Amino acid sequence: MTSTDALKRQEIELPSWAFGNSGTRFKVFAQPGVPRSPQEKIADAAVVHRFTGVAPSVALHIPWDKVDDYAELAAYAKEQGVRLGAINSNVFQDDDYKLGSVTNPDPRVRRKATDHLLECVDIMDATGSRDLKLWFSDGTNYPGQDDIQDRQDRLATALKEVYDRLGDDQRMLLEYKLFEPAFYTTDVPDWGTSYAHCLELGPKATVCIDTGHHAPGTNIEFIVAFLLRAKKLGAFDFNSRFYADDDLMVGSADPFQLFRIMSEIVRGDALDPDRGIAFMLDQCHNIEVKIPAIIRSVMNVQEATAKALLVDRDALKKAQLEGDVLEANAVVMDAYNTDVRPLLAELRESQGLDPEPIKAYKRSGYFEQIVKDRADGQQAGWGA
Ligand code: LRH
Ligand code: MN
Ligand code: MN
Repeated sequence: MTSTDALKRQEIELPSWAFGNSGTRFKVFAQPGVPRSPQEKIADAAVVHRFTGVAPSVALHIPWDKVDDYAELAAYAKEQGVRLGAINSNVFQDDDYKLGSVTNPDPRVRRKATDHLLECVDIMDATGSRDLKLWFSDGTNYPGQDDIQDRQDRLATALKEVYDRLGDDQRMLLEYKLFEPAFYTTDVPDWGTSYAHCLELGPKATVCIDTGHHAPGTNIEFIVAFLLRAKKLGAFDFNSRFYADDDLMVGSADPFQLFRIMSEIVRGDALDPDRGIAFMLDQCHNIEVKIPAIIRSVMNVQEATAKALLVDRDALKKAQLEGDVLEANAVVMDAYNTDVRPLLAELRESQGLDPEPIKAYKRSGYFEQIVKDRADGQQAGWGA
């Protein structure tokens, strides 16, 4: 497959929650025109797909995107030209979860949390979604607060129950996060913990790498390489960070890191949607306008991918085998330093798209329309 074909086939999944209002613990700055319902989030996601051509699916977060009829929601998405993607569970926004969800010392709370995860699989059955994405805020704040080993046992028990409920074509993605909201221990703090649980569970359980969930300086592309080799990489949650879990636009803080990640993907021949790795965004646009910010993020992933595809693999292998350190590094940097924007503009034109998606979106009048149409009513999103 040529690089152009690979770029044409690339798919990036959008998070429904990125279209709604969000903020920090200090303030949510409300924006005009934000979606008031899951349907309106899907409609906005479909607009991003219309202008970029590479974002055909949208991930839901339950219960933020709760509806009575999920099959109907899937049909609505289809009408809009997209499909429903991963179902994200939410076991972190209830008073019951103060001391944890599936690792809570209270069996009643563990049951409630596990039941929610099972309900998410029911929703996947209705939407036709392949992936259940699990992120647990579970952990402790103080030494002695709870038994770390017991909590691992409780986690394994809940995961196994949910794993056993998965259909033949369904998967579980286990996301890890170094800290926050727990500050002393986190029950799934790193890729190794996630990997070990996934290994124990079986082939339908794989790791989700959220790029914002690591200690500063972590070599994420190493994790990608390791998991790819072990066939345990299931998905990415892409975003950028300067400090902690900043959830900024992917490729904005460290485009070189994004390129290095995508280079490992290309090296592992894992870019094609058929390979089963989901490339999702997990971002919150607190101060920037939502839809153009998501278009920008999609374009940033495309640019990093196009550069990764430009790496001269034969020249790189030759330099590596000859121990030519400088040449090997030069081959990689040549690709990174190439301006791929004209190539991507051409690609878009060849697909009947506008070469400049953000400008085209701004000209389209969609924003003015949603500001008018959605002037009344409550925005949907975090906690909605
Ligand atoms: C956790 C997290 C997780 C999602 C999202 C809303 O920090 O990134 O991936 O569920 O927040
Ligand atoms: Mn995430
Ligand atoms: Mn996060």
